[in-house]
Amino acid sequence: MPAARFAPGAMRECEMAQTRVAAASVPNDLESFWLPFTPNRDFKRAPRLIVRAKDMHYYTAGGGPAVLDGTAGLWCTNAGHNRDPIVAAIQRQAGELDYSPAFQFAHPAAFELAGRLAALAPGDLNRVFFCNSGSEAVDTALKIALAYHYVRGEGTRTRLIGRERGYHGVGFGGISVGGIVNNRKFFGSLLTGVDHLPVTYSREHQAFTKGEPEWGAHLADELERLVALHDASSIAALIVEPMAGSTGVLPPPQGYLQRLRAICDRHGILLIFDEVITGFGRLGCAFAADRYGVMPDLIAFAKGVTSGAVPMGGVIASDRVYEAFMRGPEHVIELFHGYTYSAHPLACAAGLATLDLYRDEKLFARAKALEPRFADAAMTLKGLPNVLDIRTVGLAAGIDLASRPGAFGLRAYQAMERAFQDEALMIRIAGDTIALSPPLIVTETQIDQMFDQLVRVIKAVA
Ligand code: PXG
Repeated sequence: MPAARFAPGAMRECEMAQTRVAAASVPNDLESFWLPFTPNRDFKRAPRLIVRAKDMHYYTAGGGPAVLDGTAGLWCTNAGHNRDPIVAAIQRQAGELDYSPAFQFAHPAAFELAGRLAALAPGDLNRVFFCNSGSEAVDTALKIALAYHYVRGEGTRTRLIGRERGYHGVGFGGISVGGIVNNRKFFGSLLTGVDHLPVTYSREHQAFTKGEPEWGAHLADELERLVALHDASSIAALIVEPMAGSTGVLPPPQGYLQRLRAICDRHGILLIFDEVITGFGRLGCAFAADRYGVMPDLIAFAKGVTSGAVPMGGVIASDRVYEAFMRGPEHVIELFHGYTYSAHPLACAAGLATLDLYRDEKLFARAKALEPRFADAAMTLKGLPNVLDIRTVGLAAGIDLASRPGAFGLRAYQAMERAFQDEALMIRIAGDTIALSPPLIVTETQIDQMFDQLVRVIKAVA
């Protein structure tokens, strides 16, 4: 009954709710949130809480120094944080159209963003399917590839090929074609009919190389071996990251991607580039496909499309792939796939504002221009204790550290803690590899600063 709303107990509830809002930036109960890809118990003992960000910096709950973002969040805030035009676009869109269904209905910004992405992507990659993350983008690309062959009467092409040390997100499709044991071993039998090419990295042949190593193009020929083993008529698609990002920045050997393309063409295999990390300027071009002059049939994208401000992912398909579906009765759905939040209005608004920023500030060209400076700065770490290799490409660097005896991953984990606590620098780690991938707005001074800070960090964990 209405009077109960004013009962003392109810008032206390209300006051407590207000207190909760006021204290929202400093939670006192960390138990409920199960953090992803994080050692939860250790984190909750000494949490790293971020409450605000602007441009190249994060700000922490404790009011300490601004933290330099050496990683563009998780490789996503390519235009920098909380950029005014992106914030304004999201706010405008939220006030106008919060949501509209993407099945059987659509809103204008979805078409506008798809058109902008088609114009940005090379060649005839003109058809954009939207989803909400890189994992969904990968699974969407794999499903499009399988269905493409099916609708063309080649339904025997069901095998998918990935690569060792590939990261393609955490959906069942992505972990099946992915090549990271910890992402696979806990999760049962995964997809059947999947093979993997060998990893292209060999420390022996390429340690301390800037850019694409000379050694390794021949590893593409392993695809011919798989074709000989299974027959091309059973293989649907090959998926690779042009540059493997999350397993430690592994640039492709010179000529390797071109060779993969040629073998795929020879055997009618679709080539999927997972550009979730390499898209939107990380390698100094809109897409890695541009940098390497290799046209895939499908590009999976996410992250940088909205500079991380709203979740979004998608697949850009060639006209040929799209057209293959556009047959049969016109009232019948051509591809039985999609998500409630495909082409979400807030994501589309953020995407459009982000693409404007990339264009107006020429951020992809900026990344290209900064690449030599970034590579030189990264190589200054050579010779420090435990540094086994350094790789650079575009605005990305991977630094391998020697593992502590019997404790794989501990040294880099300690480096991440030290960087954050002692240097106010955010770095990313994978095993005992440190990865740096700053927003593309990073300055030369900030590049020098982050590697100077890393020198101290690496010495501290020696
Ligand atoms: N493909 C690639 C190439 C990726 O790098 C995904 C797919 C999956 O995206 P979502 O949006 O589902 O996470 C990714 C994600 C790291 C790191 O530190 C890398 C990613 C995500 C989080 C951390 O290297 N990549």
